[in-house]
Amino acid sequence: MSERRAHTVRETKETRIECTVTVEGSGRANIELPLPFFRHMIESFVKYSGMDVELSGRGDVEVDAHHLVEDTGLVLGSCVAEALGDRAGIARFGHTYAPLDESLVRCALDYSKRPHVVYEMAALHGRINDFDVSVLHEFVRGYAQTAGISLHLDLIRGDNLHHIAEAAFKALGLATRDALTVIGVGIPSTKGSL
Ligand SMILES: [Mn+2]
Repeated sequence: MSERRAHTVRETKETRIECTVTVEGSGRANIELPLPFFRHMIESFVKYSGMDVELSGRGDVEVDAHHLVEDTGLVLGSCVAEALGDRAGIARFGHTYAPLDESLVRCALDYSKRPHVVYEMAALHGRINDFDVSVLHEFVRGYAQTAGISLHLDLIRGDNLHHIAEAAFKALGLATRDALTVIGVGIPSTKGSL
């Protein structure tokens, strides 16, 4: 199989994001974003996904983090989708529980090209420094939409906002790593295409 790799640039009046994804990587993240806690979350996701990701993004964060966070999800997801091509041979499904001290998050997903998100993370609400962690939902929605995944992310328990968020991004990474592993040759669908 040729290397699964893609490069994406997206520019709007609100944000400019450039991204390179290599699926067969070692979890190496080179991330430039003007939102330090969000950058920390993307680095966690990349680390446990096993992909190599270079991403640099800027945007109108003086208005709100929302645009840059959502668009980062859209760009990273579309770059992953392009790198995956026809998705031949991939496991498709992935699931994991990620604990981080008192917090526990479950992630189950399917890289099916059928975007759907169930996000049961109600306690992930509040601020870390001046970053509103509830906006992380926008990253997840954007990523799922363009990567083409059905995703269920459930907070089982947790108190500390940093722990809850980080457990969620680790879980998303670990489940992604399993789903993108090549285990066969054909298109992994009974209908013959994804
Ligand atoms: Mn941390």
